[in-house]
Amino acid sequence: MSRPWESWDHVLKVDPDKQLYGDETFADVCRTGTDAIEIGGTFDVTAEKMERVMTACAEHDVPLYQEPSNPAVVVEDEALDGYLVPVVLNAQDPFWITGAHKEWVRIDDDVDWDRTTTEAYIIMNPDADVAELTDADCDQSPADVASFARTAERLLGQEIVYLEYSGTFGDPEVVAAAGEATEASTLFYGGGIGDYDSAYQMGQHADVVVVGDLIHEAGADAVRETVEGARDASAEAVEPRSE
Ligand code: 1GP
Repeated sequence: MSRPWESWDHVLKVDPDKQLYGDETFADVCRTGTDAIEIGGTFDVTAEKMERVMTACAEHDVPLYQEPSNPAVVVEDEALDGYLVPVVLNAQDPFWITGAHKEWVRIDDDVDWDRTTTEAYIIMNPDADVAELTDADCDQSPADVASFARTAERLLGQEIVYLEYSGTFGDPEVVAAAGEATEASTLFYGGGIGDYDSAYQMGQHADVVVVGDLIHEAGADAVRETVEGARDASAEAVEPRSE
């Protein structure tokens, strides 16, 4: 499988359980300039809600990925560019490390392996829904996070390492440590990105800035600013971070 995320700066994550902002449509959502849309949420996501968003976004020219939160919500759809499946490295409930994945493979004998990639999550906001769900141990120092990131890349061969602060702006020192620890893996950062500056700041350490709630709470124009911040940080890097 090719690795399109290696050229991304920005991902927009749409939660199928949340409303769009004001009277915005999925056409607005798809015109933010983001490199890809990930469809996924933690609680109250159903296959029907996933499909509704997928069908609406598929009419527009933007790469589309599903991020399934459990085996029951995986939707097979030719409109998808692929599946990005979380593996939570610091989950204390092993169901979220390999258990859910094993169940998926058990009930689905037709997994689209060529379009399926894992994301090695390190969850850092203890108040996030996903931290609650997975019983994540978020008490991690920058050195711990760097070690998780290196474990993901070197031992587990993960193409994507995802530093997840969902709902809150993270510690740049931690993001920098993860950035320095990874070479071949693409580092995603997500959490609390709300404007150009916050996207620019995290984009200096991470390869890809993920924006979620902003699309639901402030709309497409606000997300467009974060795309610009992430792009500028990437363009202004003196040399590619992975070299
Ligand atoms: C959530 O990392 C994403 O999975 C983005 O987080 O909703 O805080 O932007 P926010």
